[in-house]
Amino acid sequence: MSLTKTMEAALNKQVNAELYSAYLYLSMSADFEAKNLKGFANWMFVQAQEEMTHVMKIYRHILDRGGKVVLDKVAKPKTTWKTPLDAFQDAYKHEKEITAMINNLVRLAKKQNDHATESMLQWFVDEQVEEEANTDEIVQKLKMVKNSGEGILIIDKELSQRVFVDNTKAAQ
Ligand code: OFO
Repeated sequence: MSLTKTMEAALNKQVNAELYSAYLYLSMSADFEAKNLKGFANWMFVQAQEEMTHVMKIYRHILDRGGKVVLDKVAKPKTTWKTPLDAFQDAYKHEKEITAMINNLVRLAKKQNDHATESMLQWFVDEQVEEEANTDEIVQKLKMVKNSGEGILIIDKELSQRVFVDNTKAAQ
């Protein structure tokens, strides 16, 4: 069964949202680099790389189901954040919006009896739990240190450890 036009359009919209996610986190990474917060920059750079794997997972699904990928323009992200806490609060808020989008897609797939898309989206449902938890955990730590220079540097060091893993592959 091929994708319906409605499902195809909705998935293309999600491709755009995931591209925006990558763009947003890359913008945060660039801002952290500019402020010499290399660990924060690394974490966001890895996050942007992960987002590109989300793009490609949906991209591939559209093609594999006989649909057409149509790329749209990607919105301009903010380019600077006052503090690391501001950036991570924005990231957490953004992830909650993405979760809502994924949940809407699942509802649509169910309504259309599109089991293959529903199954593909299940990976995103699980991933969003991680995405929200990871960003919120850093928000909570940043709140704890209350923008103290020492606290920020400790967290910066911790975030420098993050390495990119393509977990869309591991789940297949
Ligand atoms: Fe951040 O999970 Fe995709 O968008």
